[in-house]
Amino acid sequence: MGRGTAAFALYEGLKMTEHKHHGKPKLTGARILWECLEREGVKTIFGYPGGAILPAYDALKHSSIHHILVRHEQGATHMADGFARATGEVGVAIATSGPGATNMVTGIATAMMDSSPIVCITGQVGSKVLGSDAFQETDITGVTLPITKHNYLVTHASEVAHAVREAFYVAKSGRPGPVLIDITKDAQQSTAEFDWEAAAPRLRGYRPDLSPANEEYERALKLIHSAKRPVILAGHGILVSGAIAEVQAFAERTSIPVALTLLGLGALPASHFLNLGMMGMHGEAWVNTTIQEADLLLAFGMRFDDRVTGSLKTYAPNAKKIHVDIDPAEISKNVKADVALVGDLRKILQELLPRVDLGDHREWLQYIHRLKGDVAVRDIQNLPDSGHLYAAHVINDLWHETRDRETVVVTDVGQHQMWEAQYYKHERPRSLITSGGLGTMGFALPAGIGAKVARPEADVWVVAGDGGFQMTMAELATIVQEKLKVNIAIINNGYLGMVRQWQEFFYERNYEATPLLSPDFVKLGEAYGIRSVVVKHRSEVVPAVRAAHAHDGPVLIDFQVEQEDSVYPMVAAGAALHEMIRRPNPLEETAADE
Ligand SMILES: Cc1cc2nc3c(=O)[nH]c(=O)nc-3n(C[C@H](O)[C@H](O)[C@H](O)COP(=O)(O)OP(=O)(O)OC[C@H]3O[C@@H](n4cnc5c(N)ncnc54)[C@H](O)[C@@H]3O)c2cc1C
Ligand SMILES: Cc1ncc(C[n+]2csc(CCOP(=O)(O)OP(=O)(O)O)c2C)c(N)n1
Ligand SMILES: [Mg+2]
Repeated sequence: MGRGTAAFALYEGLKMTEHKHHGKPKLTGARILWECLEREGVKTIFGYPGGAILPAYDALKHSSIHHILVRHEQGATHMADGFARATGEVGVAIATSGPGATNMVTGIATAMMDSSPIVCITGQVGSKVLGSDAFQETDITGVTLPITKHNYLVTHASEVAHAVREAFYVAKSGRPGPVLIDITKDAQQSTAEFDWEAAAPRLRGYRPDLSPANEEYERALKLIHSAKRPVILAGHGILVSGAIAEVQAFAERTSIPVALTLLGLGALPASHFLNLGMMGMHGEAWVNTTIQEADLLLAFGMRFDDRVTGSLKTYAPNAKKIHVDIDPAEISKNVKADVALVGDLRKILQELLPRVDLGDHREWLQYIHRLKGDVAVRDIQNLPDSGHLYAAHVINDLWHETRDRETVVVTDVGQHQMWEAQYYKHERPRSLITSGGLGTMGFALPAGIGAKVARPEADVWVVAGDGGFQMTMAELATIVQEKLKVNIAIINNGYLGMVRQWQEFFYERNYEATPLLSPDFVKLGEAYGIRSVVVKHRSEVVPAVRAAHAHDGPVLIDFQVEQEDSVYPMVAAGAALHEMIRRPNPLEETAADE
């Protein structure tokens, strides 16, 4: 029933007058759940049913919310996560108790590490048998305590509305994150008065709205105005707070170059003259050198992950650090801050901007430009077409073919993820979705589904390795059942490539457990009714991508790339940020398989 129809209005009226009691309607906990989700603006939910959540599923018939049946509950959580990252809105997943709930754990941990706002709803055994090892009982609030921002065990229908309202508020406010609501079966089945207003969030001690004192601004301005070699470290918090315009204005006004974290890519257009590119383990060498030689780091919504800093002992030794972050727990956690501005980045930059002087760092920018000189050394894409297909070619061509369209690239975890970060030039915010902090293989396909549901007008390209794809490929069926136009590029190198690379560099090429057998991906895709092709040569990449765009259904492309290529440059674990392993020079092709 469409929300705007007369029938819907009539039904809404009926629904609200049903079981009226003291002026407020009485509804089952299950109906209150859907009613609240609707009021929170939820249109789509990703889930998988089972006994303990069945009352909620039964009540779905009264709701306008669209339920997408997944093939594994991990998929539901990544879909909710992809949905959230594509828009900034809360994504919602639902599952039954026990195995349904525990299957969500990886997705919840993934969302937690990357500050992604999702709400997970699980059914629980009846409140009378809690703690008795009842059928499919797992203490999921206990299990998820350290990987949720907050969680709830709801044992009465009267608590459902409050839990849902608070869960959405907590998931989205401050530093976003996952919230789980575990609802016992009897709480779903019994009735209670439904009072939306009375269920408003009440959280004493939760302060998502901190803002810095004026002295802190003064101290930050002093450092900014006296710095000769400053660098902005642009992180995921920029996208979360929506400070895109503010960051660009700040960088331009102060003339400070910007290095980005993996999760910050897209926060400043790649083509912007102050954009240096990605920092860290697989960042550009000159970016890391710039950071190491800086005298001031301005960390904007980034948390100095170890993939970003390399050895902390030698990290940016001569730089003062200004850390802007909404989470006070991040300040001086890994890197000591000289000035901390705790609060929402966008609001802080709006305060800072009119107070900051025009900057001129010509010498510093020219110096950095000279550092870039060796770019070609790393650039395998500059190799003439020798018949061998490299992942860099695929990503570079994919970027060329998709750059003028509204495209969201959703990557999995491994070498292909790093090549995407290096060779796909992200111009727009929320155009890259990837699991950074947890590095969850299997993320891309379901997260891509969530992104497509959230932004149906955008082209979604899932870029996955042959290993990670096989972890969640069951969700191909979800794509087909939901008639979603999702494009899938498998970067098929026959290995758990990133692990093989570590074995090559640090374990004397002992390729234990990394050669990987895969099914015939074309036949697999076709078994689901998905148009599927294989690409083995560079000349076939562009036509395959164009054909995918021209086809109005989902497409799978099996890019069979060079098997033993490695991601360069690289900071070895524990090494200093500027001590990078560089691509062998002159460029070597390693292909021996054709
Ligand atoms: C194989 C692999 C290799 C990797 N290599 C690299 C690499 O080379 N380089 C790299 O950069 N990363 C790399 N990563 C990713 C890395 O592990 C981290 O996930 C990433 O660096 C984190 O980026 P971030 O700090 O910007 O984002 P997050 O971890 O999401 O942190 C965001 C920060 O912003 C804050 N924040 C949120 N909202 C706001 C707001 N409104 N206002 C202010 N602050 C806010 C949060 O509190 C948090 O501190 C790699 C990952 C994998 C899996
Ligand atoms: C769930 C999970 N298990 C294990 C790992 C460790 N790991 C990181 S990268 C990687 C290899 C990924 O292989 P593939 O998906 O083929 O991508 P490639 O590196 O070859 O591009 C592994 C096993 C992980 N990140 N996630
Ligand atoms: Mg692989």
